[in-house]
Amino acid sequence: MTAEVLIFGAGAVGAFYGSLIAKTGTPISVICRSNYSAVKSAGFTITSPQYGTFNWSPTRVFSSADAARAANVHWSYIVVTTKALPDVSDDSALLEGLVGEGTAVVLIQNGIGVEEPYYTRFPAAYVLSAVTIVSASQPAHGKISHNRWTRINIGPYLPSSSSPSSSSSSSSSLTQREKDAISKTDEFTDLLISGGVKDAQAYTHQKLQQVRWHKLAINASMNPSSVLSNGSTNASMSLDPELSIHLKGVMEEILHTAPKILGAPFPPEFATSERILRSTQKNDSGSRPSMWGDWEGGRPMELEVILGNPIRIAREKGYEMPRMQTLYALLKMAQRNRDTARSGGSSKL
Ligand SMILES: NC(=O)c1ccc[n+]([C@@H]2O[C@H](COP(=O)([O-])OP(=O)(O)OC[C@H]3O[C@@H](n4cnc5c(N)ncnc54)[C@H](OP(=O)(O)O)[C@@H]3O)[C@@H](O)[C@H]2O)c1
Ligand SMILES: *[C@@H]1O[C@H](CO)[C@@H](O)[C@H](O)[C@H]1NC(C)=O
Ligand SMILES: *[C@@H]1O[C@H](CO)[C@@H](O)[C@H](O)[C@H]1NC(C)=O
Ligand SMILES: *[C@@H]1O[C@H](CO)[C@@H](O)[C@H](O)[C@H]1NC(C)=O
Ligand SMILES: *[C@@H]1O[C@H](CO)[C@@H](O)[C@H](O)[C@H]1NC(C)=O
Ligand SMILES: CC(=O)N[C@H]1CO[C@H](CO)[C@@H](O)[C@@H]1O
Repeated sequence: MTAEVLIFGAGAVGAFYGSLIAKTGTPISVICRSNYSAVKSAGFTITSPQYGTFNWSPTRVFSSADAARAANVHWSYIVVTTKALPDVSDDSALLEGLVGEGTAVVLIQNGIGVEEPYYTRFPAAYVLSAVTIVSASQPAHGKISHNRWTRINIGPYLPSSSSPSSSSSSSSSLTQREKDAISKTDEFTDLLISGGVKDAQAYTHQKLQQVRWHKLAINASMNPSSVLSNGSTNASMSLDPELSIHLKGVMEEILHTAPKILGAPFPPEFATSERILRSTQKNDSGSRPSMWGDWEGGRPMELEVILGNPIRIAREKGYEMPRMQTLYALLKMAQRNRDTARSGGSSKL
């Protein structure tokens, strides 16, 4: 049986990976929103230094989850590539009726705690958690610009597994369901590799969560600090004597707390805060974190998955991350003030 894949939120990341999996001949359908009419009539055009310029017309283009439900397809994979904004909407609710028996929900999103709403809502489905370092954007309707990097790591989300760190090769203590989740992870990874994503790699639950927290050290330090310093570039922040101390402080806070939460030290090959800082200092490309773009564009920032959830998860275990807490409190209020000013001063918050 051919896998049917549905991409929910076909923006930069969703359309990029969807267009590559499509090269395997697998039918790929998409749910769009603001860019629906452009994609419906002309598909996507992807430009990439690695894959060249090509057009991709998805098998089906839906304007909403309701429209997708009406099509009555059994989806093998539903790939979620919306921005993770749990304070704005619970996107898992929109997938009711689309997630069937044995469907794997693949979350390609940033941040911490993105899996839980799907895992809780769909006990009969599999949840796969993916982290990517791709750099992609959608400068115009249906036009996807891939800038660099493709790497994506995927792991089964098995928070209550008796042996979360075991790999597929030493899986004797796993339940059948957990083994199936691991097979689904391997299958999806193979689809990506067959589509040309050579550095797609399957990880265990434990290692994938380690990757999420490690990546958080970069996002949670650079992104909020750029917004609060009015759009500083990564390089300028990491070269400033005081700001670089601050960035390192935030990274250290996360890199020290995460191993206590996850119950294992980071693998030795994961970069230290010094190494991250040094490579940022050398990279004077003038680039800014995407959170700055969201702030400037008046869009909601991924504050909860980058700051709020990690703070709360740590706090439940008895750990405080005070630098993170300060960034969170300040940015949340800044966002509220921005939105209140825009809506004419009558915020209900
Ligand atoms: N871009 C990157 O280079 C990059 C790299 C690493 C990780 N990430 C992460 O990947 C995730 C996706 O980022 P992205 O850059 O691809 O964002 P994006 O370009 O904004 O794509 C998200 C898409 O989802 C659509 N959408 C949101 N809610 C929807 C709904 N209810 N129904 C239908 N469509 C909906 C949006 O439509 P609208 O246009 O209407 O909003 C948009 O097209 C984020 O968690 C991000 O942090 C991105
Ligand atoms: C700047 O930092 C953000 C991390 O939040 C990242 O998304 C972006 O790729 C970085 N740019 C460079 C050139 O390192
Ligand atoms: C932030 O920077 C912009 C230029 O990028 C400038 O126009 C604006 O006045 C600055 N805002 C503050 C509060 O400094
Ligand atoms: C710095 O930028 C160069 C070229 O844009 C890229 O190859 C390199 O991976 C970047 N390094 C980091 C740490 O962002
Ligand atoms: C987080 O950082 C990565 C690079 O490390 C970048 O690709 C991603 O877009 C960043 N996320 C946000 C929300 O800025
Ligand atoms: C999510 C996304 O990238 N939407 C884009 C749709 O197209 C308009 C302009 O054509 C862009 O401004 C949006 O950013």
